[in-house]
Amino acid sequence: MSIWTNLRITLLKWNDRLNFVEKFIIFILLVTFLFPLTLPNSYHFGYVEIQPPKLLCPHKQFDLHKNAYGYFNNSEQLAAVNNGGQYSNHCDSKHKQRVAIIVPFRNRTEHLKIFLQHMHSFLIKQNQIDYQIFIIEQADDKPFNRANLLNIGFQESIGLDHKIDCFIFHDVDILPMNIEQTYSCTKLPKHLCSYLDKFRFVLIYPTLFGGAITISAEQFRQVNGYSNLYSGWGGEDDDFYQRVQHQFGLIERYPSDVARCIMIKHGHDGPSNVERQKLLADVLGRMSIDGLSTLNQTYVRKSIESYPLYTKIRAELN
Ligand code: UDH
Ligand code: NGS
Repeated sequence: MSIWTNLRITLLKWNDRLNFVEKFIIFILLVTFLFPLTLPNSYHFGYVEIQPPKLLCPHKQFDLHKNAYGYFNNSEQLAAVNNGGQYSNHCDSKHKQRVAIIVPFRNRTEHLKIFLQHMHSFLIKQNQIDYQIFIIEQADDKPFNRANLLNIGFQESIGLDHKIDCFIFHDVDILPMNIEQTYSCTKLPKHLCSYLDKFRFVLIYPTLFGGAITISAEQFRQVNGYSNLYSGWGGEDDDFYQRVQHQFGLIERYPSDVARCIMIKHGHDGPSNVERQKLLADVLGRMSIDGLSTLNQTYVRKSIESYPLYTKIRAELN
């Protein structure tokens, strides 16, 4: 008897012996363990790993030096920044993106100084995008609402420059370490800085979408932006992941040796959001009625101020 006939007989015997429930359990186990093997290496649960777009004309004449803390600071490059924190590169590319870097902010002046020097040095060295840095300051004493501020940054920056087509939402305490981590929009919304020194460069969970992300203006509108309802620390990025996953299926990440960042050390500044699990239970139910569509009711713009390395927008939340 051939090996195949033997196998067939064994399978038929098992088929008789097992009841429906046992067969169902075996089927689920096979699908769970065998299906992932059929996917390409780049697919992971919840995200796809992509190679960073090649830098088209990185500045060769600037050297990026790191100080003792690993931060970049090149004063020669900072001189190339226009008032308001805007930089236009001279790279001859048809597909040059116009990017707003939106930073939620309150009472982190020390972080901001380091962030601006590091970020401008890094982005000018990459020389890949036209960009402007917008600091969105919560000008009240209510619990910090990061996601509300990011929505405000989107709306106000587009109001100032309607040609912006790509957004980078970026915490003030996170700094890219590797020049190959290309800061630009790619096909799908993308998580930057997935691998932080704070967590020994391990991705702490596969759907993590906080800290720093890229998304096109059009994609951001399609998911109705962030929720405005997350007051206090935590959960708003997980809510946003669900919106994006619902709309586009997956997010993107760069490989673990590329998407490495430093997080400036600090503790919790404010209260955690005790409502976050309740909110996370119905993200998709609220998606169309909480976000950009309801943003105007949530804040009053107090001022727009231009500084040499950034534009500050102050908003009071309702
Ligand atoms: N932010 C401010 N001011 C605040 C709170 C937050 O500017 O008072 C901004 C800032 O851009 C910051 C971002 O919102 O980078 C995210 O807030 P966070 O840094 O407090 O949150 P993160 O999740 O870190 O990055 C929390 C530190 C938890 C330490 C736990 C120690 N056990
Ligand atoms: C999760 C939070 C996220 C947060 C992530 C990483 O637990 O908002 O930790 O935070 N989600 C909830 O609380 C539901 S970190 O340790 O980097 O500060 O982004």
